[in-house]
Amino acid sequence: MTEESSQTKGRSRIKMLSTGLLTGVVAAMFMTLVLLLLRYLFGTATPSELVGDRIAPLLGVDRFLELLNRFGGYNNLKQIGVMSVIGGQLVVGAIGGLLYALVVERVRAKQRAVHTGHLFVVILVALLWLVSLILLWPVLGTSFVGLPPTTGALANALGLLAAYALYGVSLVVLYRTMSARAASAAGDEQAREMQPVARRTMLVAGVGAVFALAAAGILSRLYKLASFSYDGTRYKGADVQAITPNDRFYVVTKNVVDPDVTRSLWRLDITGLVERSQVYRFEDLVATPSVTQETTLRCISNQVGDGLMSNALWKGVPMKTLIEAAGPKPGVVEVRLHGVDNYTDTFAIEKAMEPTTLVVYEMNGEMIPPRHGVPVRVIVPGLFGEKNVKWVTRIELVDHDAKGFYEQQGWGPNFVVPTTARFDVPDDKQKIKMAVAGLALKGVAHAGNRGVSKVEVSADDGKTWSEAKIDHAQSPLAWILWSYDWRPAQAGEYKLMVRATDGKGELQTEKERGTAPEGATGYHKITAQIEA
Ligand SMILES: Nc1nc2c(c(=O)[nH]1)N[C@H]1C(S)=C(S)[C@@H](COP(=O)(O)O)O[C@H]1N2
Ligand SMILES: [Mo]
Repeated sequence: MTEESSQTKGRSRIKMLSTGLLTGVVAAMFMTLVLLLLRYLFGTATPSELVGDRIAPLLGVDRFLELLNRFGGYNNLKQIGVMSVIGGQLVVGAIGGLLYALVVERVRAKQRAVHTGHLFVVILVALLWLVSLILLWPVLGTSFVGLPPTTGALANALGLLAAYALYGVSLVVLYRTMSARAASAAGDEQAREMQPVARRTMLVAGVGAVFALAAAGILSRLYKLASFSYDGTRYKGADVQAITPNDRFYVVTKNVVDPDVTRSLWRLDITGLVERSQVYRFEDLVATPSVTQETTLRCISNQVGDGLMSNALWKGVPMKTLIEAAGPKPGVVEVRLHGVDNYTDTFAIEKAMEPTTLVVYEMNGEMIPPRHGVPVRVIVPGLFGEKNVKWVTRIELVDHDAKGFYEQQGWGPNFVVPTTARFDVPDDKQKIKMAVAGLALKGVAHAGNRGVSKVEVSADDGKTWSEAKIDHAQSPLAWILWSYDWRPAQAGEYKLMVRATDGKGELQTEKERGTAPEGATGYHKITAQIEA
């Protein structure tokens, strides 16, 4: 081999590899666009969402909280997750393009390039699809328009196949466009074809840019729908009412973009260890005898004194009615609830059979808003918010201790909400003019499903306690509002504390503990500056 020809070979090898890379990236860009379009139009789950849901429960609470800390909160973590997976798609796409180039060029001489190339692409697409299905299997049932899990899984599997297949097809087409030169007759092609090759590269890169722009456009539309703007909404402060207005109710969600369920697609299955599985349409559920019940929800991540807690009137069907209609078999230990977002959570069958555990479709007299679980969610008084599964689509009776999304992460195992009380007025460190008529301290207290029997306030760092007035006590499943007419004797700084006693006469614990793994406890403490 002459030195010159080996140089030419080296150059064409580099050209071939860069062609493979470029076409791979552009084809992957197209695939990303297709995945986002399917998500936007049909509510199928993107790999970004599925990978996040697959990984999150495996993280472990400590790891999870550390990541939240490092990246500045759940919203940032979600965004980083989404972008990393999209980045990953482009990398895998690029590698696919590289391998394709290698395969095609290796067999080109033998005139089998076309067939071998096609075969390679089919195998590549099939492999990527199978690996995706296997890795994402546990979360594949997600459907953001509310299809039941089995149909949802089918829709997602087909969506992925379509996107991957389009990646394969565009890889072949783009690569052929780029390397048409090589197929032309040999000769002084270099001189003749340099121009067209550069132009073709420009063309393919341009197509890639168009795909990228279109994908960015859909991403920004999804971004507007995303939960970033409202996840972590709190309800607290001077204007707290007994019943939280729907649009101010606290929000916690694992999702980047929450489901927006189409009622006619949605079904509720009662399944698992039952004599006869039941399937309810929305109309069927509404036609079942219902109850209305005031119940407060509180997130396990709520710090003492914080506002991840709200109260509403919920209307729906006791879960007991639905389970009895299905006929539970002997040996049932727990119910496992599935949301359309593939969120799962569990509680004991005994809890499910309590008459206050509901499957609800109205919140404060309205359809449940999308972010709070339209069309149907579960209300399970006395247990932390996470057990109150939103967008519920399946109630499964199981014979073992199954673990839900956050429990797998390491929260719990006790999810009974501890008794808590907080100040809404005044704010911590607020400066207050000493008024003649005294100062109204106020706040809320909550003891799960045990009711609140007493609230006490201390203005001397816990040395003495005085009983507050309970202003709203409509339901033992809900918080109460309390107020206390405080008449400080003189100006100065006061250390205020509040504590509640539950309906069983048990005083809330003074012991301070953080949110993980079983929810925060301790007294809410603030200071008030009284100015003469
Ligand atoms: N399907 C589904 N249900 C869910 C969640 C979720 O991410 N998906 N989050 C849970 C958590 S952690 C809490 S605290 C409550 C919050 O309910 P809210 O947003 O209606 O206040 O919903 C629970 N139910
Ligand atoms: Mo929560």
